[in-house]
Formats: sequence, C-alpha cells, structure tokens
Amino acid sequence: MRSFIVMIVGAAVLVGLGALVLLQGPSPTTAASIPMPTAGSKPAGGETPGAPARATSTAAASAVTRPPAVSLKPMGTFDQPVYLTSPPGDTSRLFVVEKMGRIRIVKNGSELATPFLDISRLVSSDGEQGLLSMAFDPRFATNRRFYVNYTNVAGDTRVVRYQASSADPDIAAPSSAKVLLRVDQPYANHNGGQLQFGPGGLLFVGMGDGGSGGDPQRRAQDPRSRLGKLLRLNVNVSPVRVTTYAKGLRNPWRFSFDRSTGALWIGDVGQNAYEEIDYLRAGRPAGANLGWNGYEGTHVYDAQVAAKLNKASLTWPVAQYGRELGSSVTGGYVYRGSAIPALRGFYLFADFGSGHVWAKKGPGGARRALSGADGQVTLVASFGQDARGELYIVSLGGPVYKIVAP
Ligand SMILES: [Ca+2]
Repeated sequence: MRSFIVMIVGAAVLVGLGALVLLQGPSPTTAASIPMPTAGSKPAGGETPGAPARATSTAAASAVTRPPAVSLKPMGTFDQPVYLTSPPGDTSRLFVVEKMGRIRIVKNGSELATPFLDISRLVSSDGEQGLLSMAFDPRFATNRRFYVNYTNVAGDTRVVRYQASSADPDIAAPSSAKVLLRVDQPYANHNGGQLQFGPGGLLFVGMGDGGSGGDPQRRAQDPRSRLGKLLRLNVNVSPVRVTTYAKGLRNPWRFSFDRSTGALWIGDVGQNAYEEIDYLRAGRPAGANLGWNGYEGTHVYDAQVAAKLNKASLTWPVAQYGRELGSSVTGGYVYRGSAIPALRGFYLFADFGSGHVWAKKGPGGARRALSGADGQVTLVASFGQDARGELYIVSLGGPVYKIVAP
C-alpha cells in the first residue's frame, strides 16, 4: 500500500482523505490519479520479455482467456472502507471494515446503524495505518470467533481475536479481545494487514517490510524478522503457533486463496517501478522466497541482496506492470461465484492509483481489462468476497460495489 499517498496529493481526493497523507520514504510521489515515475525508478516496462516464470501479456486473444463484461452495483457508502467479507455460509450479511477502526454490517442490503465492532480508540489510522482487515473463523457459526489486524496507537501491528455476542449476532463483544500476534513496526508505512484463512484452517497474516522505502534494514530477507513475510498462524492452539510461510515480500496489502483450488494469490506492492502478482500453488510447503528486496518484480532492486539470492530458488511473479499502468497493486480474488458464469476461474486484481481493474485466467493467463469495472472506481483499496463467492470492489473514497452481470 505504498501508494495510499500517491493519489492523496491530488486535490480531488483530499476531501475526506486528509488523514491519509503520509511520508513515503525516499521517493515521495506527487502525481494524481496516474502517478508519474519517481526519481530513480526504472523505465516503466510492464511485463518484460525473457523474465522467468511469468505470463506474457501478449498471448493470443481467445474466448477462454477473455473475461466477460461486468457491471457495478452500488452497495452503500462507508467511511474510508478498506475491506469486505462475510462469515462462511452467511448469505445475508456483508461486513465492511473501515480504516478508522470500525466494522459495519450490511444485512439483506441495508446498512445497520450500530457498528459490529468499534475499536477506533485502539487504532492509529494515519497514512497506511488503521484497521486493515478481518477474517472469520472457519467455524464462526459455532465458535463466533473472528480476527482483526490493525496498527495500535503506537503504530505496531496487532492481530486480535474477538467473539460475536452470544445475545446479538450483529454485535461483537469487545471484552472478548485476545491478542494473538504482536509485531513492532519501525516505520508508519508498509503494514501489510490482510488476514485470510487458508486450506486446513490456518490463519495467514500479510506483513509488510516495515516501511520507509527500499527495505533499508533488509528485513524481508531476514529470517529473524517477521516483517516482509507471509505468516501462518495455528490459532487452534495456545499459545498460537507462528510459522513463516513465505519471505521476500514488500507489502502484501491484499492476498487471497482460491476458494475452489486453494491456490494462493498475492498482490505485492512495488517500490518505485513494478507492481507484482505472485502465485503459490495449493498445498505448497512453507519456505517460498518472493525476492524482495533483491528484486522488485523480476528486476534487480538491491544488487547486493540480489547477488546473494539463488535465482532458481525464488518464486517469481506471474504478472507485473510498471508505472504506465498504475502505482500500487490491489490483489483480489479468483471469481468462483455463480452470477457471472463466464467469469469463473478468473483472478481479479486492480491498481489503487490508476483504477485499472484486470482479470487473469490462471497463473499463466494474460492480463485483461475487466470491462465495466476497469477505470470505473477510484482508490480501489480492496476486493471482497461474500459467502456465495460473489465479488465486490471497495473504494477508499467510500463506495462499495458488487460485481454483477451487465
Ligand atoms: Ca517479488
């Protein structure tokens, strides 16, 4: 989420978003909706021929890999929403996470007046900080447990378990809070923030590299640090058991598991030049190295670090793009809903800065604009997925849309 800042400078989005202005590290960007390359950035290259293990963007068009057009149905407007999800099997409620520290419920199409949870007094929400996501326990229907990821008032990451009230399912019980994971944050930016349960009922936590710019302490490759990692938590034991599942991440702001195959898709936000999508097959054991800060996408970033990495052992992006297409990737979901059959199997992702929305059929598929959504939403902070597998687009500016058939 390097680039919450990027569009902030644009006067048009300052309204309501003043709190998002932040210091960016060494490369403050001053562009509006289509950011300009920053000093020191490499030529914007998009997908470079010859790089390893990547899809090409020039694959021949075919009906199989071309996504259908879609429409966007407004679902409500919120206060800096950053995420949307539903409890497993719950087809009546959407839970919308607001950056300032609240979770709101849309029930049968209507927004409930009382927040499900309000922890705004516990949360720092400047810049890239805030209440960043939530996840429902796979057994939420019986244990009422859910999990939140936020930066606390000191700016440090907390993953905390709560329970919904036994008396009112639309209200959480604040007294149920139990901190499961504490990670200190050396800088205000690059906090990761995504929570997702993966196959097997383990909770995955995305951790950014700690911030500033360029990973100055090289934490993403440091096995002793929890920063720049994808962590995997067994929350069914006490104390919670934490495993480093993957390393070499810069800021995996949004990642998800394909609910059909279990494959893992990660949108890892770039530094100055390349945004990337990473793919890990279902059931892959812990230990993947995604390259940062030796590599930004497939391009050398820190030559000293890159020289020490075994290129053959790295997991390379399955898609990347440069500053000509955007400035901060927002990873999404593989569509597994039923309302748009032709969209099934496509992975959707977007760029926060440019508003591009793309679809990609499998790790080897070409990146295609998703007509009807591409360029239609500003500040795409996240996608969301409901209990039926239908997908949503969340704009930090307020509106939330359901992706529907045209
Ligand atoms: Ca990478």
